[in-house]
Amino acid sequence: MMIERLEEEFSDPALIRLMAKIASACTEISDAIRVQAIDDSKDGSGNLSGRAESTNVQGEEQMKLDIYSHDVFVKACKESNSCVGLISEEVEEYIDLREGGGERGKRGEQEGLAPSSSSDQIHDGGQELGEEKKYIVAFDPLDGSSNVAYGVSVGSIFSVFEYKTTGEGDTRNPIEEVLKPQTGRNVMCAGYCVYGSSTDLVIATRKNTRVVGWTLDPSSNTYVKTRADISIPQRGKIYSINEGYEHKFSEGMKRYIRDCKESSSMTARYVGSMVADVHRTLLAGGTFHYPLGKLRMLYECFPMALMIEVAGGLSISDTGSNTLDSAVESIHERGAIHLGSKENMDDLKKCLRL
Ligand code: AHM
Ligand code: MG
Repeated sequence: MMIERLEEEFSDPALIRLMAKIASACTEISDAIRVQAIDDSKDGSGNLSGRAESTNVQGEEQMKLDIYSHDVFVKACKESNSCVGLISEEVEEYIDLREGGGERGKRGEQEGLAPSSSSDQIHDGGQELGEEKKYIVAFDPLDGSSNVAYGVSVGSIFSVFEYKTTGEGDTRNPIEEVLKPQTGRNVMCAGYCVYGSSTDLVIATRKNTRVVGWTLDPSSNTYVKTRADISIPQRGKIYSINEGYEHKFSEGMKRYIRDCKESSSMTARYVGSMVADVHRTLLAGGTFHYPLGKLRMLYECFPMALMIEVAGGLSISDTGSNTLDSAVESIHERGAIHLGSKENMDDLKKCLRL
């Protein structure tokens, strides 16, 4: 697997290695999704799309592909030799890689789904760590997985935090670095991969203040840099929200939806996979909303908020505070999110009386 011109976005070799490994992981997940119906039609261990007969920390049913994708992500992050710890939507506890963590102890009967490691042409693992920087990655390995059975787009989402060690003999739990009093401002880079009509990897770096996109060319197994500097349009024509929950929305939210419907220039789209809905919002403009607080801060809201903000848009909570300013107290904490083009977000704020 190759990812074109990755070094233009990052200077730290440990981070370049990590991003190359995550890109590889996304290729493996993309491949698995595209053949799941074929695997599903066969008997035996190749079946990835069925239910895994287990639930994750949020009590949601896990699909075998969720677990497979989690394993692929963990393996990739471990192999990068760049991470001290991981947070996954699929596992309750923080995964401390310094203690050889990363196995899914509570769900042992599902282990062994991930394939053996694939090789990268760029900065593969296995080198001396020395004084290199270390990172913590929070990820949702397969967001929107209930859509896979119907051939609908899904994705992976991740955020990367730098772990600042205090030196040899450091016994702090790295998670303290990510949580209180930290906020989304400490996400140093974030990204998602959308498995749709194409497989697109999009990464935002705080340092370069740039959002960059690559498209997987399956014929050469290469991520081709297709979008060198993404800006979200100042105004878009699409609002994206699950209106089936309208009876639970605030008066302000209802007002915004009503205004959108009354406007001759607005229309609606809602895939039901956050990655697909945010990807479209980033490229076409408009707004995306999940006001009911289902989405998780560390690996759904923060990364998407960073992407949108770096691209020139805005992401806020229900009370109008910037998503990235929220302090998170537990690793699977949820929050309300509204994000999108600046001018559409101004309309929303007026409706929410913010
Ligand atoms: P998941 O992480 O369990 O897959 O749930 C997250 C998904 C998002 O991708 C999407 O925005 C949302 O759930 C859709 O929820 P709903 O069906 O309630 O609209
Ligand atoms: Mg998920």
